[in-house]
Amino acid sequence: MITDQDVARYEREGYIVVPDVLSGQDIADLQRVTDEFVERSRSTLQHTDVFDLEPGHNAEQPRLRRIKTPHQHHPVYARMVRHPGIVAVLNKLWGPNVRFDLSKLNLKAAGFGSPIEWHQDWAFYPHTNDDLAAVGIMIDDFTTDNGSMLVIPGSHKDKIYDHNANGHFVGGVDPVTSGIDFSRAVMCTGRAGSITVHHVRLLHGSSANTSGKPRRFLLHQYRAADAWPLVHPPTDWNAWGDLLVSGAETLEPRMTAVPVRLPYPAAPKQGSIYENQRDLGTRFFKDAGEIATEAS
Ligand SMILES: O=C(O)CCC(=O)C(=O)O
Repeated sequence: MITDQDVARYEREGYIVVPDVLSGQDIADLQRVTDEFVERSRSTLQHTDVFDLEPGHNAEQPRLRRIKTPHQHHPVYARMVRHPGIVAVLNKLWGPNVRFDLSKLNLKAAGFGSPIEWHQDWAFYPHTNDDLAAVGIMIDDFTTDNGSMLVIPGSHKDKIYDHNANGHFVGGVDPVTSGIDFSRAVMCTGRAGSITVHHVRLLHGSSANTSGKPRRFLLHQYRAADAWPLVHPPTDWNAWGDLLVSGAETLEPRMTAVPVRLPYPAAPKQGSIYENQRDLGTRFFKDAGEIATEAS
Protein backbone atom coordinates (compact mmCIF):
# COMPACT_ATOMS: atom_id res chain seq x y z
CA MET A 1 0.00 0.00 0.00
CA ILE A 2 1.17 3.52 -0.70
CA THR A 3 1.15 6.39 1.80
CA ASP A 4 -0.44 9.86 1.71
CA GLN A 5 3.06 11.18 0.87
CA ASP A 6 3.15 8.90 -2.18
CA VAL A 7 -0.24 10.24 -3.30
CA ALA A 8 0.98 13.84 -2.83
CA ARG A 9 4.10 13.00 -4.84
CA TYR A 10 2.04 11.41 -7.63
CA GLU A 11 -0.14 14.52 -7.79
CA ARG A 12 2.88 16.84 -7.81
CA GLU A 13 5.30 14.90 -10.04
CA GLY A 14 2.89 12.77 -12.10
CA TYR A 15 4.55 9.43 -11.28
CA ILE A 16 5.69 7.15 -8.47
CA VAL A 17 7.81 4.00 -8.26
CA VAL A 18 6.46 1.51 -5.70
CA PRO A 19 9.00 -1.14 -4.69
CA ASP A 20 8.32 -4.87 -4.30
CA VAL A 21 4.61 -5.00 -5.14
CA LEU A 22 4.93 -8.45 -6.75
CA SER A 23 6.05 -11.61 -4.96
CA GLY A 24 9.09 -13.67 -5.95
CA GLN A 25 6.70 -16.27 -7.38
CA ASP A 26 4.91 -13.63 -9.52
CA ILE A 27 8.25 -12.46 -10.90
CA ALA A 28 9.44 -16.01 -11.63
CA ASP A 29 6.13 -16.79 -13.39
CA LEU A 30 6.32 -13.64 -15.52
CA GLN A 31 9.94 -14.29 -16.48
CA ARG A 32 9.24 -17.92 -17.43
CA VAL A 33 6.12 -17.16 -19.48
CA THR A 34 7.81 -14.24 -21.24
CA ASP A 35 10.76 -16.48 -22.17
CA GLU A 36 8.22 -18.92 -23.66
CA PHE A 37 6.69 -16.17 -25.81
CA VAL A 38 10.14 -15.19 -27.08
CA GLU A 39 10.71 -18.84 -28.05
CA ARG A 40 7.37 -18.94 -29.87
CA SER A 41 8.23 -15.78 -31.80
CA ARG A 42 10.98 -17.73 -33.62
CA SER A 43 8.31 -19.23 -35.88
CA THR A 44 7.11 -15.90 -37.30
CA LEU A 45 8.92 -13.32 -39.43
CA GLN A 46 6.07 -10.77 -39.62
CA HIS A 47 4.28 -8.67 -36.99
CA THR A 48 1.14 -10.50 -35.80
CA ASP A 49 -1.77 -9.74 -33.46
CA VAL A 50 0.47 -11.00 -30.63
CA PHE A 51 4.06 -10.20 -31.66
CA ASP A 52 5.68 -6.90 -32.59
CA LEU A 53 9.18 -7.67 -33.87
CA GLU A 54 12.43 -5.71 -33.78
CA PRO A 55 14.19 -5.01 -37.08
CA GLY A 56 16.55 -7.96 -37.66
CA HIS A 57 14.32 -10.53 -35.95
CA ASN A 58 14.76 -14.08 -37.28
CA ALA A 59 14.34 -17.68 -36.14
CA GLU A 60 17.99 -18.02 -35.02
CA GLN A 61 18.04 -14.73 -33.11
CA PRO A 62 14.48 -13.89 -32.00
CA ARG A 63 14.09 -10.17 -31.37
CA LEU A 64 10.69 -9.68 -29.84
CA ARG A 65 9.91 -6.02 -29.14
CA ARG A 66 6.38 -6.24 -27.79
CA ILE A 67 3.77 -8.82 -26.78
CA LYS A 68 0.42 -7.21 -27.62
CA THR A 69 -2.46 -7.51 -25.09
CA PRO A 70 -0.63 -10.26 -23.13
CA HIS A 71 -3.51 -10.60 -20.64
CA GLN A 72 -5.55 -12.12 -23.48
CA HIS A 73 -2.87 -14.69 -24.30
CA HIS A 74 -1.75 -16.23 -21.00
CA PRO A 75 -3.35 -16.69 -17.54
CA VAL A 76 -0.20 -15.52 -15.75
CA TYR A 77 -0.49 -12.14 -17.47
CA ALA A 78 -4.28 -12.09 -16.94
CA ARG A 79 -3.72 -12.65 -13.19
CA MET A 80 -1.66 -9.46 -12.98
CA VAL A 81 -4.54 -7.23 -14.19
CA ARG A 82 -6.35 -7.64 -10.84
CA HIS A 83 -3.26 -8.03 -8.69
CA PRO A 84 -4.39 -6.87 -5.22
CA GLY A 85 -1.24 -4.82 -4.66
CA ILE A 86 -1.78 -2.90 -7.90
CA VAL A 87 -5.50 -2.36 -7.35
CA ALA A 88 -4.80 -1.09 -3.81
CA VAL A 89 -2.43 1.57 -5.20
CA LEU A 90 -5.05 2.75 -7.72
CA ASN A 91 -7.80 2.81 -5.08
CA LYS A 92 -5.61 5.02 -2.92
CA LEU A 93 -5.11 7.41 -5.87
CA TRP A 94 -8.68 7.51 -7.23
CA GLY A 95 -11.06 5.83 -4.79
CA PRO A 96 -12.94 2.54 -5.15
CA ASN A 97 -14.08 2.58 -8.79
CA VAL A 98 -11.32 1.53 -11.19
CA ARG A 99 -11.46 0.11 -14.70
CA PHE A 100 -8.74 -1.69 -16.67
CA ASP A 101 -8.17 -0.79 -20.32
CA LEU A 102 -5.46 -2.90 -21.94
CA SER A 103 -1.98 -4.32 -21.50
CA LYS A 104 1.24 -4.56 -23.49
CA LEU A 105 4.66 -5.98 -22.69
CA ASN A 106 7.65 -4.02 -23.97
CA LEU A 107 10.81 -6.12 -24.19
CA LYS A 108 14.25 -4.62 -24.49
CA ALA A 109 16.63 -7.48 -24.98
CA ALA A 110 20.27 -7.07 -23.95
CA GLY A 111 22.26 -5.11 -26.50
CA PHE A 112 19.53 -3.81 -28.79
CA GLY A 113 16.05 -3.15 -27.34
CA SER A 114 14.42 -0.30 -29.30
CA PRO A 115 13.94 3.18 -27.83
CA ILE A 116 10.48 4.75 -27.42
CA GLU A 117 10.25 8.43 -28.31
CA TRP A 118 8.82 11.02 -25.91
CA HIS A 119 5.04 11.09 -25.76
CA GLN A 120 1.99 11.57 -23.55
CA ASP A 121 -0.38 8.60 -23.44
CA TRP A 122 -3.29 11.07 -23.33
CA ALA A 123 -2.55 11.98 -26.94
CA PHE A 124 -3.56 8.40 -27.88
CA TYR A 125 -6.72 8.05 -25.79
CA PRO A 126 -8.27 11.25 -24.33
CA HIS A 127 -11.17 10.74 -21.89
CA THR A 128 -13.72 13.00 -20.15
CA ASN A 129 -11.37 13.33 -17.16
CA ASP A 130 -7.69 12.54 -16.74
CA ASP A 131 -7.76 10.09 -13.82
CA LEU A 132 -5.92 7.56 -15.97
CA ALA A 133 -2.51 6.02 -15.42
CA ALA A 134 -0.23 3.34 -16.77
CA VAL A 135 1.13 0.82 -14.29
CA GLY A 136 4.46 -0.63 -15.39
CA ILE A 137 5.51 -3.94 -13.82
CA MET A 138 9.27 -4.46 -13.77
CA ILE A 139 9.83 -8.08 -14.78
CA ASP A 140 13.61 -7.54 -14.56
CA ASP A 141 15.73 -5.18 -12.49
CA PHE A 142 15.49 -1.73 -14.09
CA THR A 143 18.90 -0.07 -13.98
CA THR A 144 20.48 3.10 -15.32
CA ASP A 145 21.90 1.27 -18.35
CA ASN A 146 19.17 -1.07 -19.60
CA GLY A 147 16.67 1.38 -21.09
CA SER A 148 14.55 2.16 -18.02
CA MET A 149 11.66 4.57 -18.53
CA LEU A 150 12.42 8.30 -18.39
CA VAL A 151 9.82 10.83 -17.25
CA ILE A 152 9.63 14.62 -17.04
CA PRO A 153 8.33 15.30 -13.51
CA GLY A 154 5.39 17.71 -13.41
CA SER A 155 4.76 17.56 -17.17
CA HIS A 156 1.30 16.04 -16.53
CA LYS A 157 0.25 19.62 -15.77
CA ASP A 158 1.58 20.95 -19.09
CA LYS A 159 -0.31 21.30 -22.34
CA ILE A 160 -0.90 18.36 -24.64
CA TYR A 161 1.96 18.47 -27.11
CA ASP A 162 1.57 18.01 -30.84
CA HIS A 163 1.99 14.29 -31.63
CA ASN A 164 1.52 14.72 -35.41
CA ALA A 165 4.05 14.86 -38.25
CA ASN A 166 3.67 14.84 -42.03
CA GLY A 167 -0.03 15.65 -41.59
CA HIS A 168 -0.98 12.70 -39.39
CA PHE A 169 -0.69 11.25 -35.87
CA VAL A 170 2.69 9.64 -35.14
CA GLY A 171 2.45 9.10 -31.37
CA GLY A 172 5.58 11.07 -30.48
CA VAL A 173 6.62 14.69 -29.93
CA ASP A 174 9.22 16.49 -32.01
CA PRO A 175 12.15 16.91 -29.58
CA VAL A 176 13.28 20.17 -31.21
CA THR A 177 10.14 22.13 -32.11
CA SER A 178 8.28 21.09 -28.93
CA GLY A 179 10.69 23.19 -26.84
CA ILE A 180 10.62 20.64 -24.00
CA ASP A 181 13.50 20.83 -21.51
CA PHE A 182 14.68 17.19 -21.52
CA SER A 183 17.47 17.95 -19.04
CA ARG A 184 14.75 17.65 -16.36
CA ALA A 185 14.18 13.96 -17.17
CA VAL A 186 14.31 11.43 -14.33
CA MET A 187 14.83 7.68 -14.76
CA CYS A 188 12.50 5.13 -13.12
CA THR A 189 14.74 2.36 -11.81
CA GLY A 190 13.92 -0.42 -9.37
CA ARG A 191 14.13 -4.11 -8.48
CA ALA A 192 12.14 -6.71 -10.41
CA GLY A 193 8.64 -6.80 -8.90
CA SER A 194 8.46 -3.04 -8.41
CA ILE A 195 5.88 -0.97 -10.30
CA THR A 196 5.79 2.47 -11.83
CA VAL A 197 2.55 4.44 -11.93
CA HIS A 198 2.57 7.33 -14.38
CA HIS A 199 -0.18 9.84 -15.08
CA VAL A 200 -1.72 9.70 -18.55
CA ARG A 201 -0.52 13.24 -19.37
CA LEU A 202 3.08 12.73 -18.17
CA LEU A 203 5.81 13.04 -20.83
CA HIS A 204 7.86 9.84 -20.96
CA GLY A 205 10.08 7.79 -23.25
CA SER A 206 13.03 5.41 -23.04
CA SER A 207 16.38 4.79 -24.68
CA ALA A 208 17.77 1.66 -26.34
CA ASN A 209 19.12 -1.08 -24.10
CA THR A 210 22.87 -1.18 -24.68
CA SER A 211 23.57 -3.17 -21.51
CA GLY A 212 24.09 -6.91 -21.20
CA LYS A 213 20.80 -7.36 -19.27
CA PRO A 214 17.21 -7.59 -20.51
CA ARG A 215 14.55 -5.04 -19.56
CA ARG A 216 11.00 -6.37 -19.75
CA PHE A 217 8.14 -4.07 -18.78
CA LEU A 218 4.51 -5.23 -18.50
CA LEU A 219 2.31 -2.14 -18.86
CA HIS A 220 -1.35 -1.93 -17.83
CA GLN A 221 -3.56 1.05 -18.61
CA TYR A 222 -6.19 1.85 -15.95
CA ARG A 223 -8.72 4.63 -15.47
CA ALA A 224 -11.24 5.83 -12.94
CA ALA A 225 -14.53 4.07 -13.77
CA ASP A 226 -16.19 7.41 -14.54
CA ALA A 227 -13.63 8.38 -17.23
CA TRP A 228 -15.31 7.90 -20.60
CA PRO A 229 -13.18 7.54 -23.76
CA LEU A 230 -13.55 10.28 -26.37
CA VAL A 231 -11.94 8.06 -29.01
CA HIS A 232 -13.18 4.48 -29.61
CA PRO A 233 -15.99 4.44 -27.04
CA PRO A 234 -17.13 0.95 -26.05
CA THR A 235 -19.52 -0.91 -28.31
CA ASP A 236 -20.18 -3.93 -26.03
CA TRP A 237 -21.68 -2.91 -22.67
CA ASN A 238 -21.03 -6.28 -21.00
CA ALA A 239 -17.40 -6.34 -22.09
CA TRP A 240 -17.04 -2.77 -20.79
CA GLY A 241 -18.40 -3.85 -17.38
CA ASP A 242 -16.01 -6.81 -17.29
CA LEU A 243 -13.10 -4.35 -17.32
CA LEU A 244 -13.98 -3.06 -13.82
CA VAL A 245 -11.27 -4.23 -11.42
CA SER A 246 -12.89 -2.69 -8.34
CA GLY A 247 -15.99 -0.76 -7.30
CA ALA A 248 -19.15 -0.01 -9.25
CA GLU A 249 -20.26 0.83 -12.76
CA THR A 250 -21.64 4.27 -13.60
CA LEU A 251 -23.74 5.82 -16.35
CA GLU A 252 -22.51 9.30 -15.44
CA PRO A 253 -19.09 10.14 -16.87
CA ARG A 254 -17.24 12.81 -14.89
CA MET A 255 -16.34 15.79 -17.08
CA THR A 256 -13.38 17.97 -16.07
CA ALA A 257 -11.68 20.89 -17.81
CA VAL A 258 -8.79 18.94 -19.34
CA PRO A 259 -6.90 19.90 -22.49
CA VAL A 260 -7.56 17.45 -25.31
CA ARG A 261 -5.96 16.88 -28.70
CA LEU A 262 -7.43 14.15 -30.87
CA PRO A 263 -5.15 11.55 -32.55
CA TYR A 264 -6.25 12.28 -36.11
CA PRO A 265 -5.70 11.76 -38.97
CA ALA A 266 -4.87 8.24 -37.75
CA ALA A 267 -1.28 6.96 -38.04
CA PRO A 268 -0.83 5.11 -41.33
CA LYS A 269 1.60 2.68 -39.65
CA GLN A 270 -0.67 0.88 -37.20
CA GLY A 271 0.20 -2.04 -34.94
CA SER A 272 2.19 -0.48 -32.11
CA ILE A 273 3.76 2.72 -30.89
CA TYR A 274 7.04 1.64 -32.52
CA GLU A 275 5.36 1.56 -35.92
CA ASN A 276 3.49 4.86 -35.33
CA GLN A 277 6.69 6.64 -34.31
CA ARG A 278 8.62 5.58 -37.42
CA ASP A 279 7.12 8.62 -39.16
CA LEU A 280 8.37 11.08 -36.54
CA GLY A 281 10.82 13.22 -38.53
CA THR A 282 13.25 14.12 -35.74
CA ARG A 283 14.14 11.57 -33.08
CA PHE A 284 15.51 12.15 -29.59
CA PHE A 285 16.85 8.65 -28.89
CA LYS A 286 19.45 6.77 -30.92
CA ASP A 287 18.94 3.09 -31.61
CA ALA A 288 21.47 0.54 -30.39
CA GLY A 289 23.13 0.29 -33.82
CA GLU A 290 23.71 4.06 -33.99
CA ILE A 291 25.15 4.07 -30.45
CA ALA A 292 27.51 1.18 -31.33
CA THR A 293 28.66 2.94 -34.53
CA GLU A 294 29.36 6.16 -32.64
CA ALA A 295 31.33 4.26 -29.98
CA SER A 296 33.55 2.43 -32.51
O1 LIG B 1 8.69 0.70 -22.43
C1 LIG B 1 8.91 1.86 -22.09
O2 LIG B 1 9.98 2.23 -21.63
C2 LIG B 1 7.85 2.94 -22.24
C3 LIG B 1 6.56 2.38 -22.73
C4 LIG B 1 5.59 3.35 -23.29
O3 LIG B 1 5.64 4.51 -23.02
C5 LIG B 1 4.55 2.87 -24.19
O4 LIG B 1 4.62 1.71 -24.65
O5 LIG B 1 3.62 3.65 -24.47
